Amino acid sequence: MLIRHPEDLPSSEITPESTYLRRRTFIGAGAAVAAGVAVRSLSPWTTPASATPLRGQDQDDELTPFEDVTSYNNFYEFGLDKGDPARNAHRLRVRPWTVKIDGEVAHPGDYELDDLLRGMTIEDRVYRLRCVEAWSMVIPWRGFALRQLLDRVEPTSKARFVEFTTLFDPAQMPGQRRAVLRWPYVEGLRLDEARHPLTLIATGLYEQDLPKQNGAPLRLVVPWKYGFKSIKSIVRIRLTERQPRNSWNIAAPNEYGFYANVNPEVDHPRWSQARERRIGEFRKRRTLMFNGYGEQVASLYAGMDLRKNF
Ligand SMILES: Nc1nc2c(c(=O)[nH]1)N[C@H]1C(S)=C(S)[C@@H](COP(=O)(O)O)O[C@H]1N2
Ligand SMILES: [Mo]
Repeated sequence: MLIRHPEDLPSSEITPESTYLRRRTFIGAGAAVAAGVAVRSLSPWTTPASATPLRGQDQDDELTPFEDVTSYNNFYEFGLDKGDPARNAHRLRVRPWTVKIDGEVAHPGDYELDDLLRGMTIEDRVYRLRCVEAWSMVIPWRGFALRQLLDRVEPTSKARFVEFTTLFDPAQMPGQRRAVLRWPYVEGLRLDEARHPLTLIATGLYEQDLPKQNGAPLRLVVPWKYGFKSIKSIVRIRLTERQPRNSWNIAAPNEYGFYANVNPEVDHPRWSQARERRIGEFRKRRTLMFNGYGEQVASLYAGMDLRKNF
């Protein structure tokens, strides 16, 4: 099993040609080391507690156990308690699944998910997920870089943002019968954020298909932003000229912004964001700027006031 931790990825390696990430082109760790690429093996996935600990920057990153990743969730379509999604998401039908891609693209259409996946390079990537509620996890995702999909549908010269929409179907998603948020859940990214090589569309975790409570069959993962940007069970991807709204910003604009970059220096109005609790641990950790991915992503925000653009 070959894993890349994103802080091992110098920006010079972040190119569309990074086909060394493809599992079948990997001959072994030896080849990767020869290419100057840090690679670690983890096996077997099903016993993460015994896996080689992953290290990241100044924090030790061990994988959050599968049990926690799949039983402590935020997915309000299935209820507000952390245990509700695992209890209720079995109602979700994840096949057949169609993703509408429209707006400012050369090739709009209703794409059958399995057709779409056949054209994508699938990778395994370990990312930290930092929830705005000040807990965090380390999750081994499986998926493809969103930019691959964007390249395929070809944004027009007018496209500046990407809007994502979750399924709306109260019969399958009982939480949508209550107006806790405006449904369907929507999120957005600037096009350059969406095209950043760290931005992933996850279709799996721990080497298996995405559990329904984690947003099957496909969800966004943007590791330097608060977890709420990582919208689940996506049915529509729309390229736009104007900045889209996002659900948590609609619900409480003074508490949740559009950018939602992890920032220990900008507190939530009701609590500090300086520290976080890694699920499974008791001691608190220092929260890192951009969740520890600053080297790769800080340049996206050069010249921006991150207190105003929170
Ligand atoms: N559609 C939808 N997507 C969502 C949410 C949600 O309620 N609905 N919750 C978000 C929040 S607040 C977090 S922290 C992450 C949690 O992802 P996980 O349950 O896979 O850890 O999903 C995000 N994506
Ligand atoms: Mo969250």
